[in-house]
Amino acid sequence: MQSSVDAAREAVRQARSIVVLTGAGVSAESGIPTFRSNGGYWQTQRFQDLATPEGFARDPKLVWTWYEERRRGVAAANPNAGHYALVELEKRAGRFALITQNVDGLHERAGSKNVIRLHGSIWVVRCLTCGVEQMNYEELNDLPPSCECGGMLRPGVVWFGEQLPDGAIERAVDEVKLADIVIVAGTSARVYPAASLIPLAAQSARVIEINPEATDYSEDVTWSLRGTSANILPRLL
Ligand code: BV8
Ligand code: ZN
Repeated sequence: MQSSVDAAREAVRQARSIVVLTGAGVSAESGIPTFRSNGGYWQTQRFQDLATPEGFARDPKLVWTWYEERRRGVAAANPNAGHYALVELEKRAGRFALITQNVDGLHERAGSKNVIRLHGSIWVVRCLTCGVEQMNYEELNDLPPSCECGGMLRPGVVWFGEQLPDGAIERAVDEVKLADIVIVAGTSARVYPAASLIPLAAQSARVIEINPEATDYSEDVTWSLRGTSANILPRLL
C-alpha cells in the first residue's frame, strides 16, 4: 500500500485544486461514534426514530436526548491528526474546498476555513414556531428546549427526507467539477445526495479514498487506501 500512498501524495503535491469529502469516519479517532461501522449508532438504534422529522414529531424528547448526548460527546472531544492534516492541506493548495456530511464542527474547530456543511450542524438550534436559527453550545438540561418565543427548538441538522441547506449540494458539485484531486475520507458512501459526489468526481478528477473498509465506490476511485484518516491523511502532505 505504501506505493499507492506515495503515488497519491505526489498527485496531491502537484494538484492546483483539491476538494475533500468527509464522513463520520474522520471523527472516529476523536472518539465520536460513526453510524454504520462497528459501534455505530445505527447498530443499536433506528435512524427512523432519531434522524427523521417523523421521529422527532413522535418523540422530541427522545431525539433531543440523543442529540444532547452527542453534543456533550463532541464538546469533550478534540480534532484528530486527520482534521489537522486537512487544515494544512487547505493552506498549501491553490484552490481548496472541504465538503462534510459531519455535523460535529470538528473541522471548523481544527481550523478548516472553506467548509461546505451538507447536513447542518449539531451546534445550531432552530425554532419550529418563529424559525429563528442560532448557535447554541449550552448544556441543554430541559429537553426539548424552548425558544424565547415559547416555540419548540429542533437541532439545526438535515434529517432523512429533508432537503439539504439551500445551495449546499450545488456549491459542492461546482467545487468537485473544478478539482484535480478529490479526497474521500471516512464515509460509507451510503447517504445521498452526498455520495453522488464520488462518481461525479471520478468523471473529471483523480480520486483518493481513505477508509479501513471498502465501499460501493472503491472500484471507481484512482487510489483506494485501506487505513484510517488520522493515519493516512498526514501521510498525503
Ligand atoms: C434528500 C443527520 C431530497 C445529521 C443524516 C427514500 C425516501 C426518502 C429519501 C430517500 C429515500 N431513498 C434515498 C433517499 C435519500 C436519503 C438517503 O440517502 N437515504 C439512504 C439511507 C439510502 N437522503 C436524504 O433523505 C437526504 N435528503 O435526499 O432530500 C429528498 C427529499 C425527500 C425525498 C427524497 C429526496 C438527507 C440525508 C441526510 C440525512 N442526515 N444525519 C446527523 O445527526 O448527523 S445522515 C448521517 O449519515 C450523517 O449525516 C452521516 O454523516 C451520514 C453519512 O454517513 P457517514 O458519514 O458515511 O458515516 P457512516 O457511519 O455511514 O460511515 C463511516 C465510514 O467511516 C465507514 O465506511 C467506516 O468504514 C469508515 N471509518 C470508520 N473509522 C474510520 C473510518 N474511516 C477513516 N478513518 C477511521 N478511523
Ligand atoms: Zn421561536
